[in-house]
Amino acid sequence: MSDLKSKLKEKIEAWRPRTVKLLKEYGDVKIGEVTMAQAIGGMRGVKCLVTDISYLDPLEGIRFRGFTIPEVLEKLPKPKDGGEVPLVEGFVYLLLTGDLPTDADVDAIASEFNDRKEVPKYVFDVINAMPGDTHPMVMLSAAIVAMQRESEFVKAYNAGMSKMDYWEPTYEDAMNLLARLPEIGAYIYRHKYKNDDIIASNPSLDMGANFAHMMGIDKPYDDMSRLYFILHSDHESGNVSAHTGHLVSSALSDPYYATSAMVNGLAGPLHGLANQEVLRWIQGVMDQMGGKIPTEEEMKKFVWDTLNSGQVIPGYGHAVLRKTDPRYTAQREFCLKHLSDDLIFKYVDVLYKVVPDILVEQGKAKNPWPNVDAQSGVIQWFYGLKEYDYYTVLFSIGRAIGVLSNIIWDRALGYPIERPKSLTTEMLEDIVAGK
Ligand code: HAX
Repeated sequence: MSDLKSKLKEKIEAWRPRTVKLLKEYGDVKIGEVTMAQAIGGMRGVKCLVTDISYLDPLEGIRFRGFTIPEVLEKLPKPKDGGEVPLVEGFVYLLLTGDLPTDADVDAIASEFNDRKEVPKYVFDVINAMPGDTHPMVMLSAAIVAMQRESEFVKAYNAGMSKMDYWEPTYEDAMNLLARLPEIGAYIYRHKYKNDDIIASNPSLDMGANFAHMMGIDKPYDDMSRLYFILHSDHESGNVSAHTGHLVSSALSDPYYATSAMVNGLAGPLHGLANQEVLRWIQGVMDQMGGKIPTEEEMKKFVWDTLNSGQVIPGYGHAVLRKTDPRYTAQREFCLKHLSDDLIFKYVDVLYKVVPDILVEQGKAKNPWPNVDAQSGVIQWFYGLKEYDYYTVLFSIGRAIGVLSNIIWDRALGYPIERPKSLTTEMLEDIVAGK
């Protein structure tokens, strides 16, 4: 170990108990508006973000523009070919305006996306230039930031636009990105996993159906794609991806920079990458069980082994929610309808029966219930998308809808650059000592 690194190690080891003590013994002490525990503990529950796009109630789950997930799935216009899940285009309209769209509104957005969806060739060149083992999230993030030279916001800003007009070129960038992300996402998949056998976009299809077509996956994957993009779109503003998008954009970095940054946040295993972790973990159980469906007792042992080895149970727990995530429930209903006999789904089912009680018994997780990631990968696997490194790309395409809707509104309402205040550990200790 280098001198610098060993010095640092020494410092860190000496420092850690101070932070732990402040958190454990003085967590409730107020520093300004918040408690010690909130300042050290990832700003849990601090009410300092504003959004009208979605609201997350800890017990009820997410509402998009005031509508619960079942309401969104029931009220929004559906495809005319018998598809059961609403059109993503209509959902974009709802998030942006707060109003339920008519069929004509949906058609207008679909045609706008069609006009905007051509991805510049150099973006594909960037993806092609990366080593084959590059993670697909890196490809996505790099492709998005490479497109930054297209930004209408930057052009208008450099031309001296008024602050009141910021939202307009932001809208242009956001709509261009939303139209192109499914094209880029499908390209990454076919390039990385299908020997570059790219399937051309079909302008007569809606976003979900066209994505399924470009991925090369048959019905009902079009419905699955629509469901996936809608469910993953937004979860109010404090989660890492949404907050990152908002934060980066608050510096007036354009939507390309902000969206690439939010994708990087989503790539963490405690956030969007959890969906690939869930599947990896379940397949570990399957290997141990030799493929047979475990009894609840056998599954309990595997869950405890995971916890005792210091790992989290992926797909369970949440920073805000305190009940089963309605996004999990919506996917479960899809599974019960389309893949109830699937072996991996049966594992998910047994997990749902045993994990919450175990997490309660362990006594650490504040929410023992499953979150959105607990079975999303299982559905993808069922439809032949077995490359689980790719799953968070799907999440990103959906999440971009919420993040970009927020960014348009942030610029419209003139939210300023973010700048919370920090204190030193010594200052916290002084507060505790009453100095
Ligand atoms: N398994 C085991 N332990 C868990 C746990 C789980 N699923 N969930 C929380 N805990 C532990 C935490 O690690 C923490 O332990 P320490 O005190 O030792 O640090 C303790 O319980 C308290 O945590 P918490 O307050 O309940 O939860 P946080 O707000 O700190 O974290 C997480 C929320 C989602 C990150 C957490 O529940 C977790 O790690 N879950 C597993 C990973 C996962 O499924 N992530 C996806 C979440 C949904 C999402 O954002 N998708 O993008």
